[in-house]
Amino acid sequence: MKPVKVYTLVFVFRENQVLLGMKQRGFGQDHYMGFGGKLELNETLYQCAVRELNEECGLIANSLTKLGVINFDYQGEEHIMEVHIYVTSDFDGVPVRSEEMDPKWFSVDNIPYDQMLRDSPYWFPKVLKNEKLNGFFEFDENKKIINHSFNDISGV
Ligand code: 6U4
Ligand code: NA
Ligand code: NA
Repeated sequence: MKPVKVYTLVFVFRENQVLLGMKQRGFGQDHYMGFGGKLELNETLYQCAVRELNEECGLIANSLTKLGVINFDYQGEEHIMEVHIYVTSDFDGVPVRSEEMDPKWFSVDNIPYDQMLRDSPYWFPKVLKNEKLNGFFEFDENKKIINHSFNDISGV
């Protein structure tokens, strides 16, 4: 088994909209994604989620709700990405562009799946429905999905 690297991923909601960011660099560049990044030493997952949201779009989360975890295993990468997913509609500030993200509000009825990572259509609808999730995706060397699964954690 590959070692795991831990990440957070935050989705911000207001009315019937969700905030996504066009990634400017690194993993996921040129795709719309949630806000997040690598867990640092001496911080909790929750602190990481708050920090990354603030660094990447300027918003201050007053509270976050955890929806679950997805593991992403990309062929050729030395780590499995363990991504902890949070949502919030309790925040201060207005989204601003950063070096890493260009934020934009989307109607929940008009999600730009064609500009998101390929796994998004499988799990982001669950986030939009505020459903708990616990999933796994495996990708080939061309970043095509070759396996995916969700654990049934309803009632947990
Ligand atoms: P730097 O550039 O070092 O500041 P950092 O912000 O720490 O980076 P980054 O942006 O590389 O980390 O983290 C990757 C982000 O992508 C995390 O928020 C998790 C998220 N992510 C990882 N795999 C994903 C996938 N398959 N689909 C998806 N988001 C994914 O939608
Ligand atoms: Na990031
Ligand atoms: Na970051």
